[in-house]
Amino acid sequence: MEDELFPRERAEVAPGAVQVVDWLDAERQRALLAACRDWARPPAGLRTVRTPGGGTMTARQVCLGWHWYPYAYARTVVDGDGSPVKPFPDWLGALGRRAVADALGPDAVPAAPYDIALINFYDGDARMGMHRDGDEKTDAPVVSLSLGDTCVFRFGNTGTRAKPYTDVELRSGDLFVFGGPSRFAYHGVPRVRPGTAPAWLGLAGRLNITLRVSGL
Ligand SMILES: O=C(O)CCC(=O)C(=O)O
Repeated sequence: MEDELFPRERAEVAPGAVQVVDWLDAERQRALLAACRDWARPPAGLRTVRTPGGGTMTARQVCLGWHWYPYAYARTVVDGDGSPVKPFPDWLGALGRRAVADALGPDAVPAAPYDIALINFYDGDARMGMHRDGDEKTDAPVVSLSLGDTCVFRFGNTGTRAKPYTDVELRSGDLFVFGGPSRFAYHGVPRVRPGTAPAWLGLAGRLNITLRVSGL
């Protein structure tokens, strides 16, 4: 929205957790969306994630580089069609490193390359409960890119799923990076606002791309 009274600004939500608004321009968003559409196709495409307790995640997911399933990584879709996970492209790793440099500064860019992308698709009333990203073997910052509908992103603390937490609005093109003392903070998506994606993008729903370093 360009007609807001107060322009949105970059924000440090917690130490080491930074939102950079409008980080992706329209051209980059369109290119990422086209790539996500390709990655979402089978084999090893978009799938519903089943949790050990018998539940299902409402956001559907596709992985690159390493396949995440609750709660480990594999090279094949062990909880789906069994196919090899799609490769993690170099250009996406370069984007991740640039994101960390812009959000946290050049010293925060990890020595090891980004090698995992988890791409979450939210439609209908999909959401994501509070959790920590703890299956990687490094503490390299997590990079999160948003496309499509606006969501409420809840960023909490490292000790508990409960308060204190901060709710921020992530819109299409926003970047959120969390590293350092916030790397293992609980976070989640309690709400997506349907119909808020920019019309020029051509996406109904929300995509989130998180980039991580596996250390595997
Ligand atoms: O969709 C988001 O913004 C958050 C995704 C997330 O927390 C995750 O993939 O672990």
